Amino acid sequence: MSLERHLYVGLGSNLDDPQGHVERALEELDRLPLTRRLSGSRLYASRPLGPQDQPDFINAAARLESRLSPLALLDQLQALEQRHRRLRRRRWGPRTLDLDLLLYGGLSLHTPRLTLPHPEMLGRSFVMVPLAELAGSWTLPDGRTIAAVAAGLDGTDLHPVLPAI
Ligand code: A4P
Ligand code: MG
Repeated sequence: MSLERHLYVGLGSNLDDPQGHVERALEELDRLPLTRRLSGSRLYASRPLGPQDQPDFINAAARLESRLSPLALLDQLQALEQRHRRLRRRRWGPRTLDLDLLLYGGLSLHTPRLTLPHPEMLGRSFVMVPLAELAGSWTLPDGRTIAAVAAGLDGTDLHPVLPAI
């Protein structure tokens, strides 16, 4: 299996100390089997997409390198979600940790368990703005860069979380 160097994961949390869940998950991504975290974005606070009767989210993105196949990496991400005691209750509802595999190199994939690139990412500022910090010059299949897509989204409800002094 090849060593893939342009893997990006989106992180989100809006329950039980969301910032703590995202910060811990960024560390834990570095310890997945056959995987290393190369970089991480800043953390962002964002208004919930979907039902509004839930807390704001903390979102971030991470760049990995890994020898895992796409599905094996998805298995690991879902196991990590479970270790954060994520409960799947309702679609787009609150969660302690959501890990989405955004990009696996230039791979396009459509299987029941995994779609790549992540099908919803292009319209979501809480995904694209953190991702643009790590991969702004990456060109998508449609010829646009990630930075250009991020710049075209409404980021009004997205704010970087200032680091504690
Ligand atoms: N799946 C397919 N492709 C992928 C992929 N590229 N990465 C499948 C990860 N999973 C993928 O996801 C459902 C199934 O998608 C998985 O079993 C996997 O096989 P899920 O995470 O279990 O379910 P979900 O998260 O409840 O639904 P969904 O549609 O994935 O929700 P999203 O799209 O993850 O959105 N608002 C803000 N501000 N910030 C957020 O982070 N997140 C959501 C959840 C809603 N609103 C938000 C945020
Ligand atoms: Mg998800």
